[in-house]
Amino acid sequence: MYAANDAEGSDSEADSLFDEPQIAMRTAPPIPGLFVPPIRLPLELANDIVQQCMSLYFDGRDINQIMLFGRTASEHGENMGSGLPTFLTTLLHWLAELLRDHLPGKVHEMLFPPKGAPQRARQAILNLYHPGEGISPHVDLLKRFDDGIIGVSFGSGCVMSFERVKCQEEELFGEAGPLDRNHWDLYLEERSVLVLSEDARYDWTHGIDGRLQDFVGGGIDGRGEPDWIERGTRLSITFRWLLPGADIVGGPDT
Ligand SMILES: O=C(O)CCC(=O)C(=O)O
Repeated sequence: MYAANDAEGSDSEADSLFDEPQIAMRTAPPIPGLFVPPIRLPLELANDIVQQCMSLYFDGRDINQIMLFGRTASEHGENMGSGLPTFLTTLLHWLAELLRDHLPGKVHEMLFPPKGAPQRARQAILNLYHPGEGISPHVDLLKRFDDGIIGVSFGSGCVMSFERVKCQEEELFGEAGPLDRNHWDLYLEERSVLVLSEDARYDWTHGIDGRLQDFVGGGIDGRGEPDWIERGTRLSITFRWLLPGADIVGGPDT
């Protein structure tokens, strides 16, 4: 994977022995524009999507990332996209319904444009992570992707870390950081859905440490006794809008 990092088993064990691990939350941290609603994709649908992704793209091939492209097709009423495989347009329909009551109307409309909205190019990126693998902290390319990103986790949960970009700049220039928190760890459950918009998309990096297990707060809200959760193989599907003129494949693609 272009930006993935691998955990060496011994290093991560050493880390967990000597470092005080951060306890990951189970609900969205207070980053404007970040949404992780308490919804899950149905198990049967998720299993079907994983099976299709594995057999179409990953099984028997030494790759862990696939990029697919589609366009919204407003003239046909169905505005999820043509060009993407059917299982991804089905997934988009499910996401539009599941997210409807959990996002501000403006954000929902940005992710799922209504009939008659101008045609747009959408990218779906499929990432496959084996236990111990992650992805380096990054902000999705500003010149390539627009606002409004949806991420879906399949097969396993993992902790996603968020770091304020301004904080990294302040570290570089030696200025004092702001008083509020600059780093949050969030446990993404399998079949959960994450939305990045506004500040969460532009002013915070997101990344996944290459770990074999995650230290996560207990209970539904993550305030209970924390526990270690083993990572399994995780597939993520991320939908992003390509900026006008950026719908040409090639170049780095974070
Ligand atoms: O696996 C994920 O959930 C994150 C993927 C991601 O950030 C990316 O592909 O840029």
